[in-house]
Amino acid sequence: MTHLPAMHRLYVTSTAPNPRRVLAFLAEKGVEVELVELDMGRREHYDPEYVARAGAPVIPALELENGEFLTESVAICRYVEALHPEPNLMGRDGLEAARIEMWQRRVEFGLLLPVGFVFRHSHPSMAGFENQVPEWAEANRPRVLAGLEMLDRRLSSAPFVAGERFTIADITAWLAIDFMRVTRIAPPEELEALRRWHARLADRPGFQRPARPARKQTAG
Ligand SMILES: N[C@@H](CCC(=O)N[C@@H](CS)C(=O)NCC(=O)O)C(=O)O
Repeated sequence: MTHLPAMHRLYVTSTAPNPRRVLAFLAEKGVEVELVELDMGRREHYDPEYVARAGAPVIPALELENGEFLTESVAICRYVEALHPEPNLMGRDGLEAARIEMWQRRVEFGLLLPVGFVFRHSHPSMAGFENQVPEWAEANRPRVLAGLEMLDRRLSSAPFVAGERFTIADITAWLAIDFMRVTRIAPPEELEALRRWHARLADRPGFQRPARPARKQTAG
């Protein structure tokens, strides 16, 4: 069997939504990895050495013991699942994996991205990261609501986003909703199935907001 290199370090900003997805995935697996906290506000992810190693000024990034870096939250999660198959969060057979990926993508494109666009194109703290287009922020507000309605319809007929059990699609959806607080959009009260599902999952360890950033570690 091919030897899979172990995880070495995970680079995060532990309050940002994409790193939180990976941190929640690890928490569900009960797996710990050394964390390197990068301060996005201070543009630490633009450090030339980091960009050269990670391949892009982006977080999260997973450094493997062989020096290779993986970025893209779902790619990182797929690798974590390969190393730590249980509890399974990405599908046990081809059909289930496809169904989970379908929901995962629907939630990413239908909710997480629109929430991100509203935030990045309207919030003063993002002015240094985006050529802000306020109209684009406004155009995405109704798309956030449409994403929430899609989820509410789904959760009216299934206990979890991808079906009968908790998966990565729930992680993306739950954290996208948590991230909405920065846009001051609240899920409408009448989306009851969504509200019940959100409350039911609120105690999961991976969904607790970090009290303070993980301890700073020196890379290298
Ligand atoms: N598609 C990537 C998106 C990663 C991403 O956008 N991360 C944000 C933080 S949540 C980031 O690195 N932002 C840096 C910047 O905007 O300069 C993933 O799924 O990991």
